[in-house]
Amino acid sequence: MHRFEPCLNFIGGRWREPKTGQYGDNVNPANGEVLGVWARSGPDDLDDAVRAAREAQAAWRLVPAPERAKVLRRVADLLRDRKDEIARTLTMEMGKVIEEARGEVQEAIDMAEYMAGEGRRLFGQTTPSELPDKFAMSVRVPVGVVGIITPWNFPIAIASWKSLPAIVAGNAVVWKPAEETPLTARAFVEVYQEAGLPAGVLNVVFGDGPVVGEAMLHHPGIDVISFTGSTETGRHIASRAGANLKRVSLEMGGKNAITVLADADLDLAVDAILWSAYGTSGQRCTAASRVIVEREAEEALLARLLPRVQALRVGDGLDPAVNVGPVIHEEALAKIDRYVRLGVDEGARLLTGGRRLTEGPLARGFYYAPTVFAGVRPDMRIAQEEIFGPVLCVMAVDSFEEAIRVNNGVRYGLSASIFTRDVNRVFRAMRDLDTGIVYVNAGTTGAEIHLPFGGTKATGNGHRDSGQAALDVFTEWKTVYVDYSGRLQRAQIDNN
Ligand code: UN1
Repeated sequence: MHRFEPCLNFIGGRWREPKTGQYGDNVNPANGEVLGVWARSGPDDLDDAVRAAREAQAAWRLVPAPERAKVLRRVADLLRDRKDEIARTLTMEMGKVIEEARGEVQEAIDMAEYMAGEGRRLFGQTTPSELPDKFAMSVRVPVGVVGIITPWNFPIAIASWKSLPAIVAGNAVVWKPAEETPLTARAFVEVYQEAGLPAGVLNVVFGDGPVVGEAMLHHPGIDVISFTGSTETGRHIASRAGANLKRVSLEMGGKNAITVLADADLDLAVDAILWSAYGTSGQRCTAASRVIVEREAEEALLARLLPRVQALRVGDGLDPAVNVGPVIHEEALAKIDRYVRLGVDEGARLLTGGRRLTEGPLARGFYYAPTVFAGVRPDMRIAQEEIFGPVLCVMAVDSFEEAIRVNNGVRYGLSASIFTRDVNRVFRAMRDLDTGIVYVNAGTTGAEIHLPFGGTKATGNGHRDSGQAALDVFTEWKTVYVDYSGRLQRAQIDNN
């Protein structure tokens, strides 16, 4: 018997024990307490889930899309009813502060409403035929069974970005949530179930990436893999799934910069830097981990920024007075600290932070002091590699052109931001920043769900989550010609 009600797999509409009989612990990063256990599944559990998904999809694809959308509308309503409770769960198992957790649940609600509307669109195209009495059109059809692999940093928002468009488009889903956030995943599944989603359309298999995730890449019953996580894992997924001719959509790392030009509103820029660098303890793929500032404004910016960083309250995210919660686990803490040591060795100036926090109750959790480096050169590893923690690198540049070059001079390309009042530079930056998302006079975080989300270079592989673009991942184009002439018309022959 378990001390907790375990997070079981959800297959074919039923909660099921893993065939392995094994479970993993779910730990609260704020205090190290075990919150529950999750099914540590094996390939056999995945097989069952894929079988259930294939069966269910055969019927689900025939349900009219506006009817499918009704389930999504109920998902939105139920999430709204449970917003506070799910947000608390989310904060307890992944650490982000409660205000942000509520924002994240809101992101899933917004996505459910938006994608419910898509049930009445799912637009195709009609195109004139080159022959008389012939009609040509292309329609979106579901791909089949979609495999979804989601991270712990946005356990419900990212799951919503992927599952809702997949489902409204007529696919069935097999979802492997992150090991760190099973309770949030379970709550989302309960919502789908209560909303009346037919059994088997959404299946969940908890487990380790190298076991369940890996098996998904090879499973012949899965047609598409949609993944958000690290670039290293994404590269592995792309090569394995590519060899099996699966479509793969990848959202990976970031090394996002906020550029502050000398004419910027510095107070506004500081507000944005704080929010984008230290929100979610820097554990967002959109987090700002670099500030590129025109040299003449550097001193004034740092003078405003440092006291604000030092005033951030670090602690358990359930306390509404806390600004920055813990990081996800001990290994993350160790990685962040290694990068900070490396930054010092590379010759960057550590202005504040740079250590684990262990005062009083913080000793039981995984807390890192909000950190600022100045004097960072663009070629340093701390300026190039994703740290995924509350560490900011400030770099001075001598011109707008150099700022753009430094922004673009990393292997990632998710989000970029620029603060300036010069409209000409706004449009030049919009054109020349090479990321998938550009913000003007706002931080690098806070994407809205009805616009495409994704990045260039090592951040993505050309696909987008969110917005209508998400449908491109989960549908195929089917081209249909209807010849109503009553005779054989030969394209390219009879009309020349
Ligand atoms: C992520 O970190 O993977 O734009 C997603 C944002 C959020 C989503 C972040 N809406 O910061």
